[in-house]
Amino acid sequence: MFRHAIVRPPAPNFADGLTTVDLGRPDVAKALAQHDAYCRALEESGLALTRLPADPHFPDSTFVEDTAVITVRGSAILTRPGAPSRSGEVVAIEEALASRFPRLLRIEAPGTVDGGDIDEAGEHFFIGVSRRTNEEGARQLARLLAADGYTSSLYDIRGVDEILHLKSGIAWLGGKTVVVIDALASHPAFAGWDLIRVPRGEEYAANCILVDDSVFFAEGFPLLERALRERGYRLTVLPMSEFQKMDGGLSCLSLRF
Ligand code: CIR
Repeated sequence: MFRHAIVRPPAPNFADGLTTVDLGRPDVAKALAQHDAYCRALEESGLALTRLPADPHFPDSTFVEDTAVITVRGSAILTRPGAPSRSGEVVAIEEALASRFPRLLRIEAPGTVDGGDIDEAGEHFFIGVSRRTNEEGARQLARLLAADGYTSSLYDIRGVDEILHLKSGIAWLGGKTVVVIDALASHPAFAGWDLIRVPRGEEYAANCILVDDSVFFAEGFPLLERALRERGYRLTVLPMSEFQKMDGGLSCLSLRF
């Protein structure tokens, strides 16, 4: 059960952030409204929010997930984001986490890790090695997690062009169930897991998040939405179009613990 989340609204220059997709510039006013709806949904799920102020020094700073990994067992690990323009985002997150997690751990140079590559799945972590998370960072993280009793598997996604982060293509939905895009489904790391395959054309919706008894799910992806409902999941459907334009998904917009 999550109790808290850290969020940060998009800054006025949000549209100047990094992106690999060609969906046009985001409308910042609309992004703010979508962010508000996301925050309301977290609060309606019973989470208390820490709202950091928007920071125009870092146009991507609304994607707070990339700056830390927080485990259900109570460890908090500050990352070293792989994009140089984002490395300074960690300072504000460290301040926000310090009082709650007196023993903050951190990824050290030359390791880099983006939280978007890290998928907690019960006792196990899937760790993506990507354009942002390097092998050194992935190994450091795996060691820190092992000290907490977690197993982990590394998944090199550098050959999978259509996704930025591992969690752009997978999501853990509790138990042994993982939502996965076709391009990632055949990896040996998923042996023994119950995979929900994302219908072609709906890959963006793979980035959904389990918040207590509800799955936060992006609006506009009816096939995967129906498949999840048929499996009995309760969905909270949220508009995400402006974040999608900047390569961001539902998981990226909060640090949940
Ligand atoms: C970036 O390229 O870093 C941002 N525009 C998007 C980050 C999305 N974060 C995530 O998937 N965890």
